[in-house]
Amino acid sequence: MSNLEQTLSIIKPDAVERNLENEIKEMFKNKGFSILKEKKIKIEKSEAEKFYKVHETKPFYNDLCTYLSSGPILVMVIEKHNAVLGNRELMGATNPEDAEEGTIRKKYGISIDKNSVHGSDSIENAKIEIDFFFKD
Ligand code: IDP
Ligand code: MG
Repeated sequence: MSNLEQTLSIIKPDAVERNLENEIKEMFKNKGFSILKEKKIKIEKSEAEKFYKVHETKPFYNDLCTYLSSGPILVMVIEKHNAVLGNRELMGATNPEDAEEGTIRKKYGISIDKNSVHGSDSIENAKIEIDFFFKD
């Protein structure tokens, strides 16, 4: 089908630290996502700054980059029809307090900064973010 999409998902340090990788991967699989690629890495703060450059003017930018580089993360390319939107729906709202039942952030998110997962917000950014982590 023509709208088969790939998007980037990251299981963030707070969730890796709590050993939630398998539970979260199951949530993706149960929603029909295929996990095409995955790697567990720890990134440097400078890499986090590049990855989150779009947020560089935000007051939380420094803490966000410190946090994403604070421990191991699981980076995945996931695929499904309308994957970008589907992933955003499955993740839930940025602030877990606002996230709906059945979403990853409702289930596992601790706070707005420790919200367990990242997901690309557009098809264009999905391509950029997949390249960022998986360009060989
Ligand atoms: P998203 O992850 O739902 O796409 P964005 O607005 O792109 O949310 O923000 C990127 C990340 O920055 C969020 O996942 C969250 O961890 C963090 N963040 C966003 N807004 C705030 C805030 O107001 N305070 C602290 N951290 C924030
Ligand atoms: Mg975002």
